[in-house]
Amino acid sequence: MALAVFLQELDELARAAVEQFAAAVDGETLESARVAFLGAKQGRLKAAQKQMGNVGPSDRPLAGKRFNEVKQSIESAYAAAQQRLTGGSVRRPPDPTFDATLPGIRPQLGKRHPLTQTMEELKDIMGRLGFTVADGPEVEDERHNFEALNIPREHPARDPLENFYLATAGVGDPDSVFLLRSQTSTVQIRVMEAKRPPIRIISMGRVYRPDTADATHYPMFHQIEGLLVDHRVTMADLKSVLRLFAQTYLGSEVHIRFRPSFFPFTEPSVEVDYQWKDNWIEFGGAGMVDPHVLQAVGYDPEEVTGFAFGLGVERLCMRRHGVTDIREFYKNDVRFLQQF
Ligand code: FA5
Repeated sequence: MALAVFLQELDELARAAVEQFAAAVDGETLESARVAFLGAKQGRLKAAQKQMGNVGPSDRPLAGKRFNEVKQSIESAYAAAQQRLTGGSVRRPPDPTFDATLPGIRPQLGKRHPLTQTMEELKDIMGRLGFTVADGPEVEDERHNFEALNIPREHPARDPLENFYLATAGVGDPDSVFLLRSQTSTVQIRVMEAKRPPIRIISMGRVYRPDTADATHYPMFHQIEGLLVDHRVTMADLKSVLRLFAQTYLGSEVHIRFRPSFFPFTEPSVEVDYQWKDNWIEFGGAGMVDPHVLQAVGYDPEEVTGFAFGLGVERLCMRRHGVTDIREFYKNDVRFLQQF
């Protein structure tokens, strides 16, 4: 066979292959083009390779060189078409066991923790009563956790055994002794230091006490704090707000009761009980902000008065959902959590 004829046939083969690979519109047309040109037995490239044996021996090196060039250009045209149609991924044969008509497996969606849900709802309720949310740090200094709240150094609430003091604590300076806050009342001080009345805020978050865990206590729990300071605020306002709050969260049949109590930062102070299904349950403490506290943040107690309250979030959530043991919230057992 004459070299010129062979070379012409090779050129024709390359042109046809490149054209067909470029024209392939899906995996099927691409595969039939691949079999036609690159097929190991009957492919046209294979046929051309066989024909090379008919070229005269002196022309063979040139024929071989050209054959290799054509082979390479056909192979890269195939690879380019494959890339174009599959986005680079390797095409696998369809899985014969796959049935597109069967219902799929739903991924399990997580949910927010019941206490987070509770706090969102409490935020909503208090928001409707005009209270905005304020935040404070969980690592507090003694001044905000005790001193400014009228809790003097010798008060039993400051006992190291009653609190989580941090090991880095300095001694003697209330601004450099740190502890995990034992109540959210700290935020009352932070807000009043930063802002002039009128004040109408709530604050929610974790507090820490070295209490032994039992059905109603946990060493880390959540409180919702409320503070309202304005002209002529009275105990009646406090009771109305707490009643509205409880009736919205727990239901209209809930009653509220104040029992005389003592907190160093409120005067008078009360324990707040809610009646629910014939039982009176303590939810927290409250009272009128002590004039000393108002004075300490630079307010004039002759001009403004205020009320404050602090309730246990876990206890509210437990009451609402009939949870009998606070420890359930912290076990991370999905069988419990997915019920909310
Ligand atoms: C206080 O913490 C005051 N700061 C409340 C307050 C705020 C009074 C503003 C006046 C003005 P008390 O220590 O009673 O108060 O805690 C309030 C509520 O937190 C309790 O009624 C209870 O519902 C909840 N609580 C207390 N200790 C725990 C605990 N270990 N585990 C779960 N909840 C608790």
